[in-house]
Amino acid sequence: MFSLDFQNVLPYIPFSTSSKQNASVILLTSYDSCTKCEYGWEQHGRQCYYFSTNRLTWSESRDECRQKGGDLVQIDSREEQLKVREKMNNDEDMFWIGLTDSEKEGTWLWVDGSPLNESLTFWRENEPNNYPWRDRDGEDCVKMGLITGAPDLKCWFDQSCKEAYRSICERPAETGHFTLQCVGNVV
Ligand SMILES: [Ca+2]
Ligand SMILES: [Ca+2]
Repeated sequence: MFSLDFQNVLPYIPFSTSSKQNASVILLTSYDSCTKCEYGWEQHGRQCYYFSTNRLTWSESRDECRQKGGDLVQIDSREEQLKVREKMNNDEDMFWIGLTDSEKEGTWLWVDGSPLNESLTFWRENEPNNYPWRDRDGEDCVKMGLITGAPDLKCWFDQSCKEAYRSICERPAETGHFTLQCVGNVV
């Protein structure tokens, strides 16, 4: 049994073949869409999202995402912010995202090391403020939430990384595969 990439296989392999000269029979035993997400992940476009129900610190949340083969979510477009934001139905829904300024105060980096695009931010009014009241180290990690009154998708807050929230993980969707099974012997 072996697997071949869907796009490579489709033009060449009919759904079922057999030949009198060649006793090998190829059966198409499974078929899936071009991209897919593992159980428990939600697909939007070519990305998969996991909305963790565990309330953990930012670092613990990131570890959980990485153990699952992803990382904390990185918001690269308004559409992505909208999709993720749709998961929040009330103000108790607050999620860590993969944005931090823990290396250098005020320099916001995504978990892949890329800088925050300042023309694509969704900070709530008066955020980020690095507020030192609950944590003397300030606020270096970003959560999404408190949607009530958040205009135009603006629901990002900087927050103490030590606080515990749910989180959103992201990973690319996997390319679907045909599974081909060879039956019989080549004569
Ligand atoms: Ca900060
Ligand atoms: Ca803040």
